[in-house]
Amino acid sequence: MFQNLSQRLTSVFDKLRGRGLLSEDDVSSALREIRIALLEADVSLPVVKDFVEQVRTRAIGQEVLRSVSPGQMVIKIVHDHLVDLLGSTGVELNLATTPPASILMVGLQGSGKTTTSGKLAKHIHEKLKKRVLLVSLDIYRPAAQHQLEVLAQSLSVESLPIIDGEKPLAIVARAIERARQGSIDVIIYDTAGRLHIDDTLMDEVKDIQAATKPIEILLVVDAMTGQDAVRIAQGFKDALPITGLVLTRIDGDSRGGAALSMRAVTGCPIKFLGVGEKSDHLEIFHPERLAGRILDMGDIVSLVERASEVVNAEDAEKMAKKMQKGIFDLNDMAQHIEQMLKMGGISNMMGFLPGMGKLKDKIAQAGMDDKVIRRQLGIIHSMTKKERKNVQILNASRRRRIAKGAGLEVSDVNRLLKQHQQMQLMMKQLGKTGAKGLMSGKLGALFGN
Ligand SMILES: Nc1nc2c(ncn2[C@@H]2O[C@H](COP(=O)(O)OP(=O)(O)OP(=O)(O)O)[C@@H](O)[C@H]2O)c(=O)[nH]1
Ligand SMILES: [Mg+2]
Repeated sequence: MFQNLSQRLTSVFDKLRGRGLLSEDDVSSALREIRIALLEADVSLPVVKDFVEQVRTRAIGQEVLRSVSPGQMVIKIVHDHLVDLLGSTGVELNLATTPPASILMVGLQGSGKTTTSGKLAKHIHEKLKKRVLLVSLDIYRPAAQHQLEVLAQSLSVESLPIIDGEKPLAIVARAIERARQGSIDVIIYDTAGRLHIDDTLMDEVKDIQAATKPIEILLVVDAMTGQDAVRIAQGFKDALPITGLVLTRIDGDSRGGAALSMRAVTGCPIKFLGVGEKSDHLEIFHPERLAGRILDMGDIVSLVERASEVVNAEDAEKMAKKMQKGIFDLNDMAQHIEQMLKMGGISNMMGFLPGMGKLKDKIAQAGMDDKVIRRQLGIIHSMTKKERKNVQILNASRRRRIAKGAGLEVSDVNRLLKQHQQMQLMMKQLGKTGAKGLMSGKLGALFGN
């Protein structure tokens, strides 16, 4: 399912994936391709426009400033918006009422109502352990009632005996009477296929609704019809209080447009997906899982989630404020180093800071690796609180003590203090002018020995 869309998006992302640095142009061209991919998937135009704009706003905003690469961040943003588009959290089948709970199945001819009624009966019977009665109200298509009866038998679910020539409302009355005799938790009413513009048949289904008082009115639509499915759903929703959607033939839908636009356009939650003809080819709809399937980028999504847990946004902001004021003591330096290590080391972290690409090479040249910064952390940890706040008090004897505590030489301590001084200067500069100021500064000296 959704192979075309999935392939298109995956190839856009593959281009972004490994990149340490993204320019605004890169993001724009990725978004252009995402836009085309969505349109080709037959997602409705307003939905596509909205989607791309929202992703752009977030991708350019501060949220990109985390420990992962910008490419990874964009993938995560697209993923999250896809989940939102699909309805963020799944909405479950609602059966919370005094039994029997009635479910009314409606939709166009051939959309899959009868098949889905059977699948749903099986699901409710086997998974939810409730007793189900299947009732066909399709008196128009020859053998329609018989079709449901045979289906019910194959599932070992009870169905209401057929009386030839009986009208839908009379059948409903009989079904309710049967339930009243006891031991029926859920009644599923399968109805005849109809067009939402067929006034006579729409009036009939409204009468059925009044008689059955359903807790769920499920609209069954064929996902393969793409935008038509969305228009049809909207039409039905205008006439009936639809509580949920079932998208059928997802198994044959390589585009995915209906699934993606449905929620945004109609406001109705998708509750189930029909993924085949067999009675167990029914899936409870989970926005997260579907988005994951479409994007096939689960690794990156979880990486970004982990990273945002590590770096508390508030801490980062505090640090930025301090930097602006030019305050950067050894505690700050230690915190900085710890964060860097948590986020996967210095090179990883530099990758995500805009404008830091060139700096990365300089750092490599200077032999600035994680082992070195771990050693620096050791030195800072050997200092007292007071020393970390006031570097000035670090006289020769204190430096000797600190070196001994960290298992290093005094010259190592001196080097760290020099680096701190340079960093402090740099932070001041960075606070004032951003990365540009840094780039014009003395980069080599920054981490150099
Ligand atoms: N591949 C696939 N086929 C499905 C799915 N759901 C239903 N079908 C098939 O679609 C055809 C029509 O299904 P029905 O359940 O009879 O449709 P209906 O809405 O009850 O049709 P009417 O009663 O004539 O309005 C059957 O051949 C089903 O096997 C699905 O999720 N995937
Ligand atoms: Mg039918």
